[in-house]
Amino acid sequence: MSRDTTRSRALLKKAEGLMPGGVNSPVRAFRAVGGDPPFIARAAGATLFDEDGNEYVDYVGTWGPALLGHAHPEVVAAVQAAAARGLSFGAPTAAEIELALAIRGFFPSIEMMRLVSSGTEATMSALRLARGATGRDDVVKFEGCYHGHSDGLLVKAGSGLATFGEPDSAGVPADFARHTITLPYNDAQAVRDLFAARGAQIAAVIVEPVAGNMGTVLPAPGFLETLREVTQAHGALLILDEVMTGFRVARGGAQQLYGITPDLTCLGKVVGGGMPLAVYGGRAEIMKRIAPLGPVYQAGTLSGNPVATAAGLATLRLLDAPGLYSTLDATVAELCAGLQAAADEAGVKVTIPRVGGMFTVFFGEAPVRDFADAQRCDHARFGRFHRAMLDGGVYLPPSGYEACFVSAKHGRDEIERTLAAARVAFRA
Ligand code: KE4
Repeated sequence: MSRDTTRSRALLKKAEGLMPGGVNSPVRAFRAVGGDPPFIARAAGATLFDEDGNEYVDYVGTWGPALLGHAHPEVVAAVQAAAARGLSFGAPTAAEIELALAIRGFFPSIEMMRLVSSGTEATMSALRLARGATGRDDVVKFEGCYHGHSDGLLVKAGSGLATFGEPDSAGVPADFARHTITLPYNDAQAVRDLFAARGAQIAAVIVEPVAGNMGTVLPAPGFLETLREVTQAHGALLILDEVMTGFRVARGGAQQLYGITPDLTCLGKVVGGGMPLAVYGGRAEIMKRIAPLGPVYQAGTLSGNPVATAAGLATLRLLDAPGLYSTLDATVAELCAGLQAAADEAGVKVTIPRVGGMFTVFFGEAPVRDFADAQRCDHARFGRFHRAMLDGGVYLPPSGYEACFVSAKHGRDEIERTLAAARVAFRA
């Protein structure tokens, strides 16, 4: 299908003179897959509409938030009503109490919390709190996991993996990175060895309980349990970064799905329904270290603002619609089975891990257990697949290291259109 991209290309030219890459977040520039990004004019349900009048079945879902589908009438109405009462007060409101109660209903481990404006802010604050609460400086993350762009988390493995981290981005002083230790995801033995050697210096382990930023990678049996056990044994905190998995892989996130109780949890994306809202929280005795009660400082002009809070509250209230999660599971299962069949028919080797409402098409046949496995997949081929799917009216995340997100509005028609495009794209 030859898509008209005239307006989007003209807009990109203008945007590139104003914002780096013409975008406000790097992945949106399509550099990993080639071609130019469509400029989106509006979205509704499972569909995106671009400035040239093209329509796409959307699997980015604004990177996770659009679990209910875009522009859900009840969420839009709640936002409009809240906005008409004032956009932000910088003062406490009753709605923040209602949202916090609703969040605790989904995540009982979050006894006390703070509402913030982005996932980056949530994980940055959670790590500062862990360091403040334990008096220790070192934190552990896993290769291929992304927790936002705060300095200490933009770190790749140092040589020999379990040594000090090295900056992953220009502008991060080596000193900021060296307290971040990086290990291979799913390597429980490496975690045990690290804690045996230096457990007393470790403030926290932060992990994506289902990884979504190296593509979708499931926790190996026993991996999360090991993290829980060794952090407990050494007085370190376990932080589950559920910014992506929260409300996405199950109603109560990965901690419900895998039965893990963390010390702290970070939420984002779905919790704000598409508005700037994220959360960090957990055991009350830890959260009480946060100002104004305790010595760990964290603040924000727009934290918990009424409009984002209204969007979040309306969203969470709709998540308990009967059958929402079972239908989502069934849709993703049918879609992934169809994609696998289309690839098999075309003789293309793919592996398609999925959990709840998220999945990834990796080009390769070996199972993907960690970042090294993900890197061994054929990302050039993913780029060609992405472009062919876009021409076929299907909007996939523009990187093989991302997850696809399905919404409650992806139905029979969306599945059929996606599989029809995939049959052509796999043959391309
Ligand atoms: P934000 O600061 O982008 O709201 O959240 C950071 C973050 C934290 N933790 C996890 C597990 C995340 O996936 C993210 C953000 N995810 C990316 C998508 N891979 C956001 C998209 C983007 O960077 O443009």
